[in-house]
Amino acid sequence: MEQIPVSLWTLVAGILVSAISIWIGQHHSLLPVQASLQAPMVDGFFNVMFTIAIALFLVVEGTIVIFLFKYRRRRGDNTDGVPVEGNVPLEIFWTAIPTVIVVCLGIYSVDVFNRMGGLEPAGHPHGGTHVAHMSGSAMAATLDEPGTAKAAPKIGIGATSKTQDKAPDLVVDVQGMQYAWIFNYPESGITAGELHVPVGADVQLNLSAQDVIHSFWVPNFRIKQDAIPGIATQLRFVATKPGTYPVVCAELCGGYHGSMRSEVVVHTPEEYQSWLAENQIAQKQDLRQAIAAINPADLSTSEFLAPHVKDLGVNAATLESMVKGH
Ligand SMILES: [Cu+2]
Repeated sequence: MEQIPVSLWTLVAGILVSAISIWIGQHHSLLPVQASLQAPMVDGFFNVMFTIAIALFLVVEGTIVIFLFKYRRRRGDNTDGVPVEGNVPLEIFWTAIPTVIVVCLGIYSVDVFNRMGGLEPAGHPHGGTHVAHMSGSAMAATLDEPGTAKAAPKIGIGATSKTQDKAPDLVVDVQGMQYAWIFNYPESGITAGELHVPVGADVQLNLSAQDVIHSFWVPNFRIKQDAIPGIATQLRFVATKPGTYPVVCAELCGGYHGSMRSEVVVHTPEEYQSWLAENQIAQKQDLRQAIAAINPADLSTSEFLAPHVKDLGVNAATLESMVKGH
């Protein structure tokens, strides 16, 4: 042990820590299934950050454990420890390394955000330059009625450099309200409580909010955007995997925020066409009013909880006794 120089031990430890960190960074299962074109980019970034975090954890915790053993108090040793005043090169070293890491991660994250469509290219038909050419009435409509904004919004995830000259395949207006998401398909006139999209289609969501700030989050797509009263925002994505994925409101928006959930159903193109056909026929009743009529804010606590009681495995009698017990 005495013969092996410290630098060699450090080298071996560095190789081990790197190998373990890279392996865990690539093989963890912390993230849900990827279902959009953007998802692999976000996950690539997450995996790099997670790899660095694992390496830091191993180095810091490993050093603590090694030092606990190596420099432990020996039997009969009652002398003071070595007085350490500081070490300038060491301090420069451990300031410089995190600085470089953070700057690199910052550049990488902006690049990912840009490739996702977060920094919509200038001069794009939906971009800011277009707004200046709009007629006064259209401008007024945008300002007065965010829910029915005619101009495409530009805050959020929009066109990328590849899609900037191309109109989206499908546009859906999404309105957040306490405590539901309403999906409006302006082309077909369909209103729905879940989002239905065909796989592989370039989808544009125009987000608005009726009352307070909500946040439209689809974990499987790795995209999230606030829906803000009075300010139009957007999300543009391509779903890559048919299936049903959760839509979560990610902004605390009131008492029943936790129940503000919906689903996005990614169909095969054929399934999507039949969903479209079915709903265009069935859409005589105004769903918006139907949903407003069962707005949870207007329900009593037990009325609101009734559908959830079944999921909890509690029967009505138990619930009743629990309520009375208080
Ligand atoms: Cu909400």
